[in-house]
Amino acid sequence: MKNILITGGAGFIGSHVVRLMVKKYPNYQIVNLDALTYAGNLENLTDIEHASNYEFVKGDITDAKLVSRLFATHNFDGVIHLAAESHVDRSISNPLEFIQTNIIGTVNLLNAARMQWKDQFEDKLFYHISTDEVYGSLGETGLFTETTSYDPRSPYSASKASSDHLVRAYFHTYGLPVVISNCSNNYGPNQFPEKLIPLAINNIKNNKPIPIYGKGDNIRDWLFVEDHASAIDEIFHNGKNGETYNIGGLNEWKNIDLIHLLCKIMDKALHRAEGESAKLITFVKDRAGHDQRYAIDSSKLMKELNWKPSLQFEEGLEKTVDWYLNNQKWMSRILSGEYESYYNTQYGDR
Ligand code: NAD
Ligand code: TDX
Repeated sequence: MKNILITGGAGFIGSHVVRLMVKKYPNYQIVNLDALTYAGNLENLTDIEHASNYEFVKGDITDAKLVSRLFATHNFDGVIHLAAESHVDRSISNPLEFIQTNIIGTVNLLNAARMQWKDQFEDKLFYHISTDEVYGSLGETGLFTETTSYDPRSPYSASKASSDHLVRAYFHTYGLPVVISNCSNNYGPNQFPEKLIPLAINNIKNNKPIPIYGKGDNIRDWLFVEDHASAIDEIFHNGKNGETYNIGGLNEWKNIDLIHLLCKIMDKALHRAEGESAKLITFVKDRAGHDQRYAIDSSKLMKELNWKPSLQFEEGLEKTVDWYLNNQKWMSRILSGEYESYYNTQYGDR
């Protein structure tokens, strides 16, 4: 029996982690703490919402009192911390929310864990989920490893880097048992359509321009979200105290090449003539401070914990397209919310 707190479990990656944990470990009690910001969506979890080992708590991690009360009432053994403001473009227009949730929120959780566990750390773990963006931007060659120096360049990545440093500081200063993982770009079902792949799927479906920043030559390393969730499961159970693990798909794509592949898959799925969707590609003003290339070396995780990604990219993209086309209600409820004003502000003047 274990009591596990998962933060941000109503979001994209968090919902896949919650589902995996609730289904795979019926003897664990899983509490999902989520503020339900624009990115949080309980519809991501309808299939497990009535499971007897699952509880949802609506709450904000920037509220220190709420967080410490939750620890006091639930006596957690472990934390998997995913709650965050996660979109780079939003961090450029509104950095402060990123500082509040990603930095202050993380410190509130660290403090609550420390107070609750006192110095009785046996079988306890604070697992912090982070990003490869903390390492900065790569040139044409090389990969980020666990020892690459931090060099964040956006308010988002700077706030995540700061939270990583604080988690390590609690390990060194107070002996809090911690693990950190830094993952590359995720894609898959339930991703909010502000991110490149679901935004493009939605625009192609609706015959709207696909906005490509700059020349489309920036490179990202893409991983299917369920593969990230399986890595998180592995690291949570078998990762070593104080260690960092990089997670990546060995799957680098130039944005423009990825979009051409996606257009091909969409043509087929929508029974359009080949080349039809690609006509929607539109080059727009670049993102400020746009990182050129991310690529992750996950050999430590592969060797030490025997993890590997399960899906080839094209197969993962086809699965993702299928999911979005078969879940139009999920998408239309999002499109009817604050998304429209976000979209118009973000893309209106590009
Ligand atoms: P997301 O934006 O889809 O979900 C974030 C969730 O956190 C939402 O449910 C939201 O309601 C919740 N949340 C936000 N602020 C909160 C607050 N103050 N209190 C409580 N809950 C709050 O994000 P995601 O893409 O699923 O990312 C999850 C985590 O994984 C983040 O920490 C992110 O930095 C990290 N990560 C994401 C990626 C990626 O490609 N998406 C890659 C590597 C790491
Ligand atoms: O409309 C767009 N056009 C475009 O060309 C959008 C939204 C993005 N892009 C580009 C920017 C990036 O080079 O596509 C690439 C991917 O962009 P995003 O989906 O916004 O992801 P990215 O900025 O790379 O960050 C993601 O991966 C790391 C997640 O959002 C982060 O939370 C994660 O930490």
